[in-house]
Amino acid sequence: MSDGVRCMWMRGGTSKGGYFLADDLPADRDAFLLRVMGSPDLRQIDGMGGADPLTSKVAVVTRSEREGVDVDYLFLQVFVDQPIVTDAQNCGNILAGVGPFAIERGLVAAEGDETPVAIFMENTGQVAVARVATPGGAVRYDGEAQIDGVPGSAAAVPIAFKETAGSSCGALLPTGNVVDEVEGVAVTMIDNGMPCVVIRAADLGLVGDEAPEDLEGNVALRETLEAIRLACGPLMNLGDVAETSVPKMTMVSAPRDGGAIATRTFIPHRCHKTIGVLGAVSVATACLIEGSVAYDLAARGQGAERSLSIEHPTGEMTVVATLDEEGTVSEAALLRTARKLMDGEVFA
Ligand code: NQM
Repeated sequence: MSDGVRCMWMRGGTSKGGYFLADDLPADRDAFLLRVMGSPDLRQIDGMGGADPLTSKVAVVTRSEREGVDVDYLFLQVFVDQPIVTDAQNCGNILAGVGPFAIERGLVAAEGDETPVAIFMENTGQVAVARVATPGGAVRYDGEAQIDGVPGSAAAVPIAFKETAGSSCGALLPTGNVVDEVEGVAVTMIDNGMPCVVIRAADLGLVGDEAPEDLEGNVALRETLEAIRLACGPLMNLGDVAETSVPKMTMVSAPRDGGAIATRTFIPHRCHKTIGVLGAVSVATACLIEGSVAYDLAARGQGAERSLSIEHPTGEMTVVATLDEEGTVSEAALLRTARKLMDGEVFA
């Protein structure tokens, strides 16, 4: 048996995964992480992964050398069914656990009842600030905040993002167009923290409120989405995306429950039970861009600060978007929660 490697298992938002200090990881990192998760195997029976992309995630954290930044965070997606570990995307849900983890590991000192942690997101090169409850100088996980997709309540971890436009694609609208036609379907390709292809559900013959299992069971839909995705990759400056987990594919329709827009998102081969954090920021941004495929469907509100409730299969996620004078989203904030599940050693 190999030696154990120090690791904390945490729920971050609606995802779950292993949190490591970079120095604790072995040199053959990717092979190690595949063994840890039990990939490739649809059941991940021989590892810690939960047989779902949302529970097969890793955060690698280090003390930051950057001015005004506390820690650097590298997100890694460990594929469930293929021997792939990719850093080609960021993850705002796993991000929610990074602040608590950094404090627990002594990289950041707790300050009063709430400790702000400035996190450089290595995958995309921006800084997020997460606020962690630290009454009495220790991380507090229990609390009253509720997020859809997670039962019960926990301590709030509010997260603020700035300058996420073009995080992976180089521009908010990587093709320079608000709408393009790809494989005969009108799409808005957008990246405000997460590369997303936004498509009207109706244009794919859907209502937009279908259950994720039904959408995953629709083979023709999955083939169509994948054909569009593979064609969009190069157009979004992402190159060949056959083996990456971006762009995400979000189908939108008019809101049902008083929100801004209804969504169903493939990430990209499984249908998300909720929606990713930065995915939600990107879709909320599409709702605010005149002429996008989401614009006419969306309830956008008014003013320089907009609360856009992004409806998803198990509820909603509210994105608070700050608009500059040109009406461009310059900041976004969201509420997440996180919970420490295990602290110890993991074996590969
Ligand atoms: O978009 C799933 C998640 C995510 C990513 C995915 C995320 C984000 O829910 O910031 O959080 O889209 O792969 O963890």
